[in-house]
Amino acid sequence: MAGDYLVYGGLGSGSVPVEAALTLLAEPYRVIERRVWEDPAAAEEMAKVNPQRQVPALVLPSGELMTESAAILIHLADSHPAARLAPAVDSPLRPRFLRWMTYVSAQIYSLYWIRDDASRLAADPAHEPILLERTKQRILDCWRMMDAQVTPEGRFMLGDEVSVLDLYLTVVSRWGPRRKAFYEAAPGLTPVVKAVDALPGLAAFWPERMPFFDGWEG
Ligand SMILES: N[C@@H](CCC(=O)N[C@@H](CS)C(=O)NCC(=O)O)C(=O)O
Repeated sequence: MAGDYLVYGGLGSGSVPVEAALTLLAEPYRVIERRVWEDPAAAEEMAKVNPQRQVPALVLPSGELMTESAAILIHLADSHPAARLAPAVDSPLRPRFLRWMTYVSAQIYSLYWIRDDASRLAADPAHEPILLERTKQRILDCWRMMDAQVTPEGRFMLGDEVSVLDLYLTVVSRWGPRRKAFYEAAPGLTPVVKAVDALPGLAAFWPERMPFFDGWEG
């Protein structure tokens, strides 16, 4: 039976760009809060929905479950073409869109599996700070490489209209090592994330789901 969208997510997590997209689309949705990265009971609950024990997970109105933030964002944009949250399949900007959506997901977001719990890969607790430092440097290198290879087409990455790529970039660039380090690594991308921070359509959303607390930029 058709229903609203249902987001399994968490404050400040990878569900935030998904929730932001649904907000811009004015689609009704509910959030089930599962702070899996810091709460073992929430991770156990989440395993019943997504065996990866990760958020975001999105139940579509059709009942179909989606995981993987980049795929979810692309699907939401593609299934609402009038909202223009992604270039159309035949747009010359589509390859660039797909390239950087996948880059943010695969090259950068995936490193947080280590950063959220370095004991997953550290053979010894003494190695954990080394893993945290090396993944931090890798994230900054990835932002530098992105900045060197893509220039925003306008106010946002792909022109003067916001896309789900901008939402994704904006949220992931707020995670550790946080924004000040991002601004330094990616000066060309900085105006884009600042424009998304200030987007009127998300003015009420940010304080609820990813607040700009004192010192949020790092
Ligand atoms: N590839 C996944 C990664 C999702 C992910 O790592 N989510 C984090 C929260 S931001 C999480 O659930 N971490 C808990 C864990 O990996 O155990 C995606 O893009 O959706």
